[in-house]
Formats: sequence, C-alpha cells, structure tokens
Amino acid sequence: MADVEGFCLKKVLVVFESCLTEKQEVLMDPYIEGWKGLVRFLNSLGTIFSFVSKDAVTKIQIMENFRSGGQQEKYLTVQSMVTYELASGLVDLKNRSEHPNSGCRTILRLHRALHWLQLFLEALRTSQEDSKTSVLCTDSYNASLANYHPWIIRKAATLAFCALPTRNTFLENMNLGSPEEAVDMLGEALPHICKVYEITEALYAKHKLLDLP
Ligand code: 1PW
Repeated sequence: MADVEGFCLKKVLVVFESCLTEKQEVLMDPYIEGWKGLVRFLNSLGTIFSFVSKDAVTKIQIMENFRSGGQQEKYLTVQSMVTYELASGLVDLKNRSEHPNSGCRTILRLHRALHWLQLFLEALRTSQEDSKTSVLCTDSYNASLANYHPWIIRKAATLAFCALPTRNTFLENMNLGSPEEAVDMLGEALPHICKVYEITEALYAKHKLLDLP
C-alpha cells in the first residue's frame, strides 16, 4: 500500500481514530501526528500546495512546543488545554495581543481546516467518477474554511485547487489501491475524523471559543 515515499493516507486517517480516549477526550499527540500526515499528503499534491501546508506546519510546531515545554501535561488533551489556558488567562479572547499564539486559538485554526478536509474527502467519496476535484475542493472550502479567510488567501487557495488532479488520479495517489478501494477506506476512516471534529466543536462552543482572534 505504501509508495516509494512511504505515504499512505489510510495510516494518517486511522491516527485520528486513536485521538479519542474512553472519556471522549481528544489526545493532543495523535492529533498532532495526524496533522503531520495530512501535511505530507498536501505536499504530495505538488509544490502549489506548500503555501497551504506551511501555515499548518507553523501551527503544528506551536502545539509540539507546548507538548515538550514546562507545562506539557496540561496539554495532554484538547480538554485539559482549554481548562488550563482559560484558568490561567493565557487566551486572548477579544484581540490578538498578549497571547498571540495560545494553544486554544492555534487548535481552532487546525480544527476549522479539518472540517474542510472532512467535507472535501466526503464529497470525493460520494462523487461521480467524472466529477472535478477542483470543483469539489472549492465547494467544500467555500462551505467551511473560506469564511475565515481574507480575500487574498481565498483567491490563492482557489487558484491552487485548479491544479488538483482528476478524481481517479487523486484517489490512486492516496495509495489505497484502486479508486473503488480508496472510496471504501474513506467510508471507514472519515467517521473518526468527524467524531474528533464534533467533540472539539462542542467543547469550543461550550466555552465560547469559536471566534478566538
Ligand atoms: C486537499 C484538501 C486539504 C485540506 C487541508 C487543510 C489545510 C489548511 C490550511 C489552509 C491554510 C491557508 C493559508 C493560511 C491561512 C491562515 O491565515 C489561516 N490558517 C488556517 C489553517 O486557516 C488562519 O491562521 P491565522 O492567520 O489566524 O494564524
């Protein structure tokens, strides 16, 4: 299943399954690991996507620093991070000033991007063979992440999507076997990403963190 670079999207997607604890908390380390895999996937789509992955890399690095820093145990789960950062006044709630790179706002950005990925892969999974990936990707982007991006980023992102390969090439690039096998795997793996997304969304909604600057 792995190609020469050892990339396999299935491995990436199953990592998100291991994010959830019995108490339905989201573990930070596999979340970060899953994102690193998504970045490898993005980079495999061509250099045109490097501007997209670059920001994700920066944000992954911020979270890794928390996980190796002095307060690392506070960042064991997304839940413990929210509790700790809010209780310690480490989150800029109105304007980005004293704590420009809090864990809460950084995870929020990745969380929104994960929603886009989820919508896109779901659209890909359920699309007809002759569907255009650029259209599926643009539609899912416009329905999610685009709402948080300024015009210039929306423009650049939409341009990059035009370079996406055809649906079948795209599915084959995932190294999951035939396009049909790739579609089956997505059907199995996407619910795990959805679950992680929903739990994070509910947590952020509960603490009114969905609009962090
Ligand atoms: C093929 C489908 C792949 C979906 C993977 C998702 C990766 C998403 C990264 C999008 C990044 C676009 C350029 C960066 C924009 C940032 O300004 C923005 N970051 C995100 C992740 O949306 C907001 O971060 P900021 O500027 O508030 O620190």
